[in-house]
Formats: sequence, C-alpha cells, structure tokens
Amino acid sequence: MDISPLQKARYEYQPKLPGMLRNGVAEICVKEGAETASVADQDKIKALFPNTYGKKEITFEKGTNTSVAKKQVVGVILSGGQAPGGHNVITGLYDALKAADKSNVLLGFKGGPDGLLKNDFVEFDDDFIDSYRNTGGFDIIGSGRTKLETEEQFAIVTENAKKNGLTAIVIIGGDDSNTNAATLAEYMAANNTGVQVIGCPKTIDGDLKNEDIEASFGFDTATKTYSEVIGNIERDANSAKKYWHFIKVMGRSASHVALECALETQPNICLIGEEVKAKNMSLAQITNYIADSVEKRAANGDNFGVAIIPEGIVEFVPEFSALIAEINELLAGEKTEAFNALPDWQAKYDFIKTGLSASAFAVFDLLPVGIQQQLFLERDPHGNVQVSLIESEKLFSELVKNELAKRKAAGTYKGKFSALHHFFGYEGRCAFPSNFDADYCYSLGYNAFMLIQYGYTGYLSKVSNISKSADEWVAGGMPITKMMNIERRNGADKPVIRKALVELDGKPFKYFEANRDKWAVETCFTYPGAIQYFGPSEVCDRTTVTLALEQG
Ligand code: FBP
Repeated sequence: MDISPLQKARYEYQPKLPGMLRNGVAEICVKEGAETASVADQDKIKALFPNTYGKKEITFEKGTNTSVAKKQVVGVILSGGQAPGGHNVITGLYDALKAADKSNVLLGFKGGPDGLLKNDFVEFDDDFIDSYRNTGGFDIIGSGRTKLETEEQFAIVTENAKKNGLTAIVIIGGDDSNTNAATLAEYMAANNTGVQVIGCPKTIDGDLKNEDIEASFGFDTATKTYSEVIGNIERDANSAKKYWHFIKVMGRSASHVALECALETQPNICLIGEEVKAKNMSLAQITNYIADSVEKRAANGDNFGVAIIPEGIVEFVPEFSALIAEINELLAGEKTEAFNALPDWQAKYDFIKTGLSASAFAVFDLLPVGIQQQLFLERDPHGNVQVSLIESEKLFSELVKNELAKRKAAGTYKGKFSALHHFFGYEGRCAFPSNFDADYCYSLGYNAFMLIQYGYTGYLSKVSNISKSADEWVAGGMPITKMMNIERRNGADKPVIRKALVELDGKPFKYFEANRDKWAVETCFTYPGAIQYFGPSEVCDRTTVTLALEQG
C-alpha cells in the first residue's frame, strides 16, 4: 500500500514513556498508596461494588518487578467516538505485553463492545501493530457505542472470555465506557472469573478528567487541529475584512474544546455552555452579547470577526431546554403521526402554537424558520428532538443578523454584517496524534499492561504530571470507583463516573474571562499553525493551554 512520507516517518517515531517505565518491564515495581473512597455517595457505591471498592491508589517506580509470572491473553476494545492516539494505546499495550513474555497474546475485539459480545476479534502480531504506530483513527479494530451494562451482556462476555482464555480486558473509552468497565470488573470479580478489567481515559471532549486523571487522550490533538483551522480563518478574516465567521466545534455537552480553541486563537466571541446555564442566559441575551461585539467592531471599521460556538450550547440555554422538553411531549407517541400528516408548514406551525405554552412558544417564535423546522424534522429513535443536530452556528448568526437589523433601523449600528458558517468535529478526531497524544497514549497502554501484570482490576490506567516533560510523568492506576457517584439517568439512580464540565472558577475559564472583553472589540487573533511532529521540543511537545493553566 502507498503511504505518505509523514505516515512513514510516524511509523518510526518512538513514543516517550514516563521515566519510571523506561528500563523495561522487569525493572518496574509497584508502590501502593492510600485506600480510596468514591467522590460522593460512598455507602451506595460501596454497596454496589463490594469486590472492587476502596482499593488503593498505586504508582509504579523503578525497581525489581515482583509480580507473579503468568501467561497473559489480553482482549482490548475501542469504545465510543474516535480520538487521536487510540492506536497508540494498543501499540503500547502490545509492546509491554510482548516485552514481558513473547508468548503473551493481544486480541483486538472488533467494532467496540459488540466485538466482545459477538466474539469477533483479531490476534495482533508485529506486522499488524507496526502498520498502525502513531497513526490517527480507530480503524485498527473499529469502535462502537453499544453500552455494556446488563448482567446478560456480562455473562456473554464472560463466556467469550473463557473460550479465548482471556486473563484481562482493556476498555479504551470515555466516562460511560469506563463506568461500564467498573461494572464489568465488579461482575468478573464477584463471579471469580479470573478476568481483570482495566480502563483507559479517552475522549476529544475533555470531559473525563478529575483530580486523578489530568486529561483524556485525543483532546490535545483535536483542539490543536481545530485551532489551526480557526487561526487560518482568523487570518483570512483579518485579510479580507468582510466576513463574520460562526464556527461550531465538537463537544457533545461540555465546552472544554471551545474554551481551549479560544485560548489558542483569541477570537472575538466564544460561548461557554456552562456559563450560559449558570447565568440562566436567554437566547436574546446571548444574541445581544454577540451583536454588541459586532456593533463595537463595526464602529472601529472592523466589519469582520470570529465567534466560536460549542456543539452542546443549546442544551445549556434554560429556556431552550424547556422548549425542547415541551416539543418532546407535544409529539410523544402517536402524536408524531398526526403532526406529520398535516398538509404544510403553516398548518404545523398553528398546531405548534396551540400545543406549546406561551413562554415556550415565545422562544420558538424567536428562532429562524430553518431551525424551527429542524426541531420537527430530526428525531431520535425515542421520538426526541436530536439537539446535537441543531445548527447552532446558523441559529446564532441569524439571531444576530435580526438584532442588527433592528439596531440599524434605530440608527445605532451602521456596519455591514455578512456571516459564514463552519463546523469542526470529524476533521480532528482522526488526525495523526500530536507528540503529546502519541506519547501519552502509548504510556497509558504500556501502563495498562503493568496494572494487569500486577493483578489489579477495576482500575483506570493513570499517567499524571503530564504538563511536564515525559521523563517526569508519573505512571500508576486509580480504582474507577473512586471517580463515581450516583446520578439520575433515564429515570433511575445509576453509579457513574462524574462528567467534568468547564469549571467557572477554574483557571482556564478565569483567564478567558479576564481577556474576552478586549478580544471582543479589538483584533487580538493568534495563529497556532499546524501540529508539528518533528522539530524543537517547545514547538512539538507543547500541550494544551487548558492543561498548562490547570497545572499551574
Ligand atoms: P465520545 O464521548 O465517545 O468520546 O465522543 C465524543 C464525540 O466526538 C462528540 O464530540 C460528538 O458530539 C460525538 O462524539 C459525535 O458522535 P458520532 O461519532 O456518533 O457522530
């Protein structure tokens, strides 16, 4: 197969391991720390995880390996959305496993959790692994979003594990997948299957982090990829001086991606969903906030700008969430059919007007017709509005356009407003991992094997101190139950890993808040440029601004 020169060069890149893992698996010993407790709801979590709760945090150190030698047959899956570096978790795991004993086996289960349920796997060998080193994507074995959570599923996984002689399963996924890893680990322990379960923290959204996990992998590369293109757009905007660009960036719920891109590129506007919710901001308030920037810049002769909109924003606007809830009720069950049978949009509009409360209809009526129709077109399998499909970048640019028209009529705004729209998401999820993600992921995989070899289960592979150079990174593991609390999901109380939203008193947001008024009016754009893979360390190994600010 033909490959690009960069691909070839990346195959040969040797990812950096934390200093304490560099002498080879025979020279890694374990140091156990304090017993742990879950972040909240301790009694309930303890009762649900009697075999895996309260275990000790651990770190690895240089020293003689004291684990009991045993042939390992490890199964690995990728779970959820793609994130750059997933391949390197697998290559790190493979290298450690083979370094410990050439006869150890790594099986890659295909298509995410489904692979474990269908017993559909491939056995890795050197050639296979070598052709995926330091590359983006999850195509090595594919991924999937099936949740592994029922006893029935766990029984099938156990059966398949037995068939293949698995000693451990590694789940590479986000908060939900690792919640499932904890439940599977508990099931395996309770049933004395002898199968260990280890998780690895993945997601470009950056919302799987806490006092133990400093960052999920993929966030670094994805945000650098979006920031490169946002920077290019800013430079184009500053050259042509004729467009306002509304750029939506991925992040299903949390606004970490938007915030990091803003810290990297200093746009005029960046909305943060968590702030919108905390301040109970209405659509009109958000619209005015953006329109004020457009107006002030126009007064300076700058009829251009850049606004970053997080993908999950509309769910954070309280009045919009209330509207969505009413629409879901309005079209529940058979009512969808009756609605679809109405002859034209006017008839549907009248139906909506009668069906919604006055306050919900007032919000609905504010929306551009295109967005109004979107709310009724795209439904998920349960008949609910698919909020993630709403083109919020177009929603806000339309609302701003309408507001500016009013201001023009009132004589307060005299500029020109021409908007362009972009959505950056899939462009970043399979990029070649940055050196940071290549190193971090390889280390997470290598470390996952060390946890297996030392007999741990229900642990998340943990590599910390990651804002420093790799030789100072600290490798270890943390019981997943430590990160769990009880939350209401689909009408029931469930033990889950707490999702990390943007903290409004955290350093990244505070830095943004302190600077954004200036950025809104002046042109302070910064241009991060493309990810550099080869060259000086300060250019190639630099991590995110978020992490640098969080870690001080
Ligand atoms: P994960 O939470 O599984 O890491 O996926 C995150 C994400 O990339 C979001 O940013 C985005 O909203 C979503 O996946 C898109 O999902 P899909 O790939 O199913 O379209």
